[in-house]
Amino acid sequence: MRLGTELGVLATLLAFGCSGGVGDPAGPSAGGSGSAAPGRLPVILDTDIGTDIDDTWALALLLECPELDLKLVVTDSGDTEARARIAAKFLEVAGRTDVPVGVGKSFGESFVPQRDWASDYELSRYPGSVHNDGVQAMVDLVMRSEEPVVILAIGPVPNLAEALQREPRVAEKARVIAMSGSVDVGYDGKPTPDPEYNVKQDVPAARAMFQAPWDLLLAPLDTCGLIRLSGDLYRQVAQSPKPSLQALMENYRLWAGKVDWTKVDPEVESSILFDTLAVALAVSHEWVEVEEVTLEVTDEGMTRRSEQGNRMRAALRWKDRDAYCRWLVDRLTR
Ligand SMILES: [Ca+2]
Repeated sequence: MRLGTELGVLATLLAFGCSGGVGDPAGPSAGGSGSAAPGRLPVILDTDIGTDIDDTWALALLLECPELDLKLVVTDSGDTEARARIAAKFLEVAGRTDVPVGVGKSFGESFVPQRDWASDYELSRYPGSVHNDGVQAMVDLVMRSEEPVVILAIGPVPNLAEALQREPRVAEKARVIAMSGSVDVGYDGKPTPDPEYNVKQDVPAARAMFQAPWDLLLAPLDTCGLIRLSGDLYRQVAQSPKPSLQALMENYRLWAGKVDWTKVDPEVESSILFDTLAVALAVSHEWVEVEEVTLEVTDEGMTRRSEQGNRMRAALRWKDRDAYCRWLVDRLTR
């Protein structure tokens, strides 16, 4: 998820950061209420990792959620090969080469600011499985699974549109939790919605995802656009000796020096961690208010309330954003 260049000043952004502070409780360690299932949920991560740094945070979080069984990471949109190298290298650094990596459909955004982090990495050396047709790997995994697979979609969704076209029955077998859309709130907490990046980048694909008959839960800008770590909470991540978090920080510093759509100081705070909420919602809803909404995707990439739209659920408001930030840091640093 990527901000437009026109977006808010740092002071505004700082106003909604989570800074924690010495003495803050660590928050729930298991996030056991809400949607958490008794067993481990099989999940697929569909990601445009490499464009905005929040996907890397989301992947780091996902690897620390024992409730979730990560079956596959598929890269979505643009240079999906470069994105797959980043994902594979990150998984190797994190000691998780048991997770297969799929190269998704190349469509749209080609700017991959984190590219150089994995420029020395060949997919052929990844010790785990690599699927050159990531969309087919996703379809096969969903169709063969005995229990419903949850697809965590945290980028534009050309892969999901392609999967639905190749095998429409994936919509009967999978659930989707997507960082997608803007219902009542826009970027930076603006009280009117915006065309959200993941939707705007590929409107027909977003529309296919919204219209498919699967169970769809959105993490829209209304909530996920307000997640930022600073202060003590941020320092716990930034100063962690954990290899995965050191790799995260390497990526963050590299990324921060290359992007022009936001200004952040990796020594002080995170950027906005939109995509982490989609992962978290597979574990629990305890931090947010989830409501049923009926939305349609406009040609401009708005996700507008409309009686002609499709029914889904969306995390529309925070109940306790500070508790979420504490949980996020607790998970990342465990
Ligand atoms: Ca993303």
